[in-house]
Amino acid sequence: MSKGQEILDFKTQMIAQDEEFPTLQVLGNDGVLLDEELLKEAEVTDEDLVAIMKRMVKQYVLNERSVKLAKQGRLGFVAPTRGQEASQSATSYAFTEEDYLMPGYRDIPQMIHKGYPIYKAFLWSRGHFEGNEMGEVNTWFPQIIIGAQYVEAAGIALGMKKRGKNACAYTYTGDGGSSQGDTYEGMNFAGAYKANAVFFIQNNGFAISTPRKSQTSAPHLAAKGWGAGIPSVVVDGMDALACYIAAKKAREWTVAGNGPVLIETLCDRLEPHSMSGDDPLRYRTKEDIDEWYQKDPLIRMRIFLEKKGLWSEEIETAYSEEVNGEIDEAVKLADNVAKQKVSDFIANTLEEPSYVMKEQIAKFQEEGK
Ligand SMILES: Cc1ncc(C[n+]2csc(CCOP(=O)(O)OP(=O)(O)O)c2C)c(N)n1
Ligand SMILES: [Mg+2]
Repeated sequence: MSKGQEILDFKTQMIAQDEEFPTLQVLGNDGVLLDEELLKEAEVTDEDLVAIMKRMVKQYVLNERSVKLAKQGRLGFVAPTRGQEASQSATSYAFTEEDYLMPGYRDIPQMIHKGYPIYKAFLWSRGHFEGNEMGEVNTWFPQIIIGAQYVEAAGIALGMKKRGKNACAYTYTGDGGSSQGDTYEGMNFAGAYKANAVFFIQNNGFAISTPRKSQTSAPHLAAKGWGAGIPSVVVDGMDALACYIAAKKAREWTVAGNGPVLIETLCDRLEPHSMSGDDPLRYRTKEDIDEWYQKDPLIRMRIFLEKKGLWSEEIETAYSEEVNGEIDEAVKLADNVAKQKVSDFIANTLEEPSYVMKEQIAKFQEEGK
């Protein structure tokens, strides 16, 4: 075959696209270590392993409680995170306080790990403006416009680069979000300026009820990063060690001035899209969900850590109780915050309310609303 024939051999190119992105796995489905060399090279300490597990357990408990509170009508918007503990909590452990998080609506756990108070997350869920007040914590509030956080992250990442900061912006979108123009623009911009950014696509297979296959013909969502000229990898998103190590290496790479990295995490949202009426069994089978449970990130990490003598049922129970106590306090705190009035809502929509808004605020205040 001539060089020209090779270039025009579309069929071979399709196969190459498929094979170009092998999945990084460090911990097998059965909790057995598959890549000891990588774990050593990445300098993951026992302390790190326990801290990652704790983050995942915290996410698990927070999800359990948030789902219950939503069912009781005590929260507003809640997007369950069961199944995504490695993709969210384990990756987040690779970042420092100075790094800036740009989360999507499902990424509350990463915000909490960063120091955003749980009661504020509850207020955010209720649509209360105080839930958007981050204080000193380097996180933006969760983005609802899917993919938009990629553009925002690119801007922050460029600012960090220009100021010579030893920090990066990191952001999460979903497989659905990766079909949005904003994700391409954000990656392209950050890539062009070699800005300090780590982009995550959490590929949980569905954008609400739309399966990933209907969203794009790309065999790997990570390939979208290549279009922007940035290193891009696929990791087993149910494998806490793969998720953490990929994120750690990506951070090192970008903070060293090499430009952004894209990480696609293959994971599953084991529960409904949100607690606002979604029924997953209308668009996927129980067998499919059961299969994903076999890859449960918590079980894999638990087995691995127990074998190393770093974790036990007692430790997990005690830690879960501690988190539950923290959540009890957060519920009380959130319930004691004065209810948002219509006038508060309008006053907090723009930094400087317009003339008409000022009139509306005054009118509602007069009516005590
Ligand atoms: C720009 C935009 N279009 C549509 C929606 C409605 N919407 C909300 S969530 C969602 C699915 C997103 O799926 P994915 O990015 O895979 O994230 P996941 O919910 O699976 O975490 C859609 C289409 C939106 N929020 N923003
Ligand atoms: Mg999705």
